[in-house]
Amino acid sequence: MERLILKADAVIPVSSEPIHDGAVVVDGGHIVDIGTSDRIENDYPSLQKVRKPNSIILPGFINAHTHLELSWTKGKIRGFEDFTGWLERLITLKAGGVDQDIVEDSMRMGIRNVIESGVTTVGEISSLDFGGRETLRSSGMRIVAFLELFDRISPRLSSLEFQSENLYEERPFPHAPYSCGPDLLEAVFTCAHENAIPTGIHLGESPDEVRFLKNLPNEFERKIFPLIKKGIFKRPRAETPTRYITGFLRGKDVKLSAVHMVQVVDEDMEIIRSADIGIVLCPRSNVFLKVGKPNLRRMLDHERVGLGTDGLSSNPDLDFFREIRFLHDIMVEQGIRQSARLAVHFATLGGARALFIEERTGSLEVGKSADIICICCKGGITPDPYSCIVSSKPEDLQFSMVGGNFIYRKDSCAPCEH
Ligand code: MCF
Ligand code: FE
Repeated sequence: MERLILKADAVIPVSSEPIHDGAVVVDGGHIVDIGTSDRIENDYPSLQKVRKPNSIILPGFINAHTHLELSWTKGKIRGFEDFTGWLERLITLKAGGVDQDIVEDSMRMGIRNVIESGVTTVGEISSLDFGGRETLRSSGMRIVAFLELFDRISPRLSSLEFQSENLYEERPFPHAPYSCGPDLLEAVFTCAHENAIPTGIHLGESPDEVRFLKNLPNEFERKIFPLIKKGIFKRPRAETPTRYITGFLRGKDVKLSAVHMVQVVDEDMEIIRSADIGIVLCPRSNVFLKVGKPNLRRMLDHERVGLGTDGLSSNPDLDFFREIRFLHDIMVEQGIRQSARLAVHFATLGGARALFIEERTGSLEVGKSADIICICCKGGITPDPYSCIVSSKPEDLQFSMVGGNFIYRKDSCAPCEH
């Protein structure tokens, strides 16, 4: 574990204002001090220093929703008409089977791409019988592994164990309201409440999901259920996916990360805030799957909003810089001010809050884990370092650290003392 001073032209803690000519002290895997370079160098004269030219130091990005396990599907699903058309293709593709070696090799490639785009934490959705746990663990990243549950294949919850270590923790993840009936949702939320384990779900993604929950004719029941031999099941009727899911949360203290949330109306936001639900946006996946774009204006007063790429089954790549830029461009389209600062916030602290791990990571604060990245801004640090981050690319990443250990260093630029 490193014990050193990371210096940069700008240090962006995210939870507080940028520090020009700043420095962060890392010791024992944690951030132990942060301030101006002058003060830090004076207070810690004997520590090794690392500084890159034209650099920005900030918290590592949080890719709060991925399916690294599905990396082998890259480029294999095209020409579908709508969301359920895509799901139909994916189910058929998965049913065809795939070699475990191919799954793991493509997963390693996915992990590399994720790390090279500045990500230090992922919220990964994995199947229960998944063989790639060790591959995830040995990535060096912080992993929140959501174990995917379906009506069809879910064993009794009481037989499941959710591991929790320093950089790796597991949580239950009922796949979605159309694939998990009321009994499973009730059981998962009860288990989450009783054992104080956070959970997550794909929610409010497609217009068909809204029709399904309103008990209107929908493509899940017409097309998908026969394909997976699932019977139509009874459920409470709800106006919106948010209202549907909060019906199951009532009376329970459950930390829920809701992924997608494109189908949200104004009145839902009050419900989301009072249930303290985390939202994970996956805007490039949403456009790929033709379900629309999230309404970001509605979400500005909510603290727990993060960003994810989703998997390579619904996104052409896992480049988190591109995802941030896409989010930023939607903010501009929707007339949101300070869009660069907000996009960086969603990509870091917002994501940590959406996954309920903000005590540990997401910002540069004394006591938090040293999950830190350094980006080089070729044109120099502009008056607005946030814009610089939003326009960065993987080749601009200089190094990346998780819990005080380097997980990535750009070859051409080994740390140098000044
Ligand atoms: O987030 C996207 C879109 N919404 C729902 N499911 C998935 C997404 N990416 C992958 N999936 C997977 C899911 O993990 O689709 C499969 C599951 O294994 C569907 S099988 C009902
Ligand atoms: Fe997903």
